[in-house]
Amino acid sequence: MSGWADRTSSSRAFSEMLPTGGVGGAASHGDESRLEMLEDVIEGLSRTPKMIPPKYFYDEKGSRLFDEITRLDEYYLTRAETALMEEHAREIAGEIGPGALIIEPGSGSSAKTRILLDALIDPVGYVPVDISGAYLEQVAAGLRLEYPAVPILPLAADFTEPLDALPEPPRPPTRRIVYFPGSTIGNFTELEAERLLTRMRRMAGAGGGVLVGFDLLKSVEVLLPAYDDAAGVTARFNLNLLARLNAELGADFDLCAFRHQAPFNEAASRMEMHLVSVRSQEVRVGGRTFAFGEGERLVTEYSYKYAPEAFAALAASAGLAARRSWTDAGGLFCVQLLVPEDAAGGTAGGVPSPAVG
Ligand code: AVJ
Repeated sequence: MSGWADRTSSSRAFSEMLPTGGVGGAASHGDESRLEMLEDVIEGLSRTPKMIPPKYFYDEKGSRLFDEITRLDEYYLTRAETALMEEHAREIAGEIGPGALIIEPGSGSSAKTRILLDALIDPVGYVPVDISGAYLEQVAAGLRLEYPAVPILPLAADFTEPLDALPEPPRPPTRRIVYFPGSTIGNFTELEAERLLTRMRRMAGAGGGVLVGFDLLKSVEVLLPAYDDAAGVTARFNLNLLARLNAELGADFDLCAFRHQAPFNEAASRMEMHLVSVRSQEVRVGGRTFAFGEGERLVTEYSYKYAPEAFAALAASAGLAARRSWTDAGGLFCVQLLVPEDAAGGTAGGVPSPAVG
């Protein structure tokens, strides 16, 4: 797909299609994001195959369902990354060095960040960036109590869009580290990921770094159940997207007429989440009608799986070199510290970069 971050048309054009009177006189932030969502959804449903960006999974119910997913036996990702961080935090912190500013796009509950903050030497601040301003403030308040010595500088923003200026920490940082855990990078196509990593490289600046967590390529025996659990939580998570579009955009998806399916696309090295139309039907959203054939798929998520070398190659396309690479004891998940390419090789004499893997 050509990139959800590349929208060029104005969201204003869709204001009259909103169910409850549109933007009216005083457009709140909520109206603004609803317009953007409507525009994204109409654009996505106009494609072949039809798609909805996965960032819209995470309304309140969706966030709760995702939390539930992370506790499922089948869903290894969160447990593996947490174990990895606990096992290697000291080494990661040592590699980052003292006096760093940590910036986390899409911070959510900042769960893994706490492991990092516990191990870091004298960080000058933590900038959680999240689309949900209210939730962000709540998490920031908790972090201030837990880490009284670390300035917590929240930024309410959608990290898939260009960010305004970052908050300034009280002390100048020795370096900026962009922390992007949780295999969120896996939601992006390689071209989108390259662009996002490029922006993170610029955010980190010269002498900075990008610490990114991604899921490792593994057998379908492990992958398939992780995205289609026996209790059906992932299916509910997937279908909740349609419930959200009905509630917030006045769409009329029949939730009984779509079925969750999560195949592994081997050629693209990614898990995919689909909602399959069980019959031919029409769906209305924003004054438009979209026809689904029987068996037609709505793609709701890509979740890319990388070998360590493959991810390092992707990072290289964004001008980043893998300085260090860590995996959990189970070999399921990987965290890499990426640095701007010119800073990677050490001395001018050409000391080779450490092996990745
Ligand atoms: C939050 C993007 C890492 O891709 O595994 C969980 C989301 N989708 N179950 C993932 C998800 C289905 C998850 N990420």
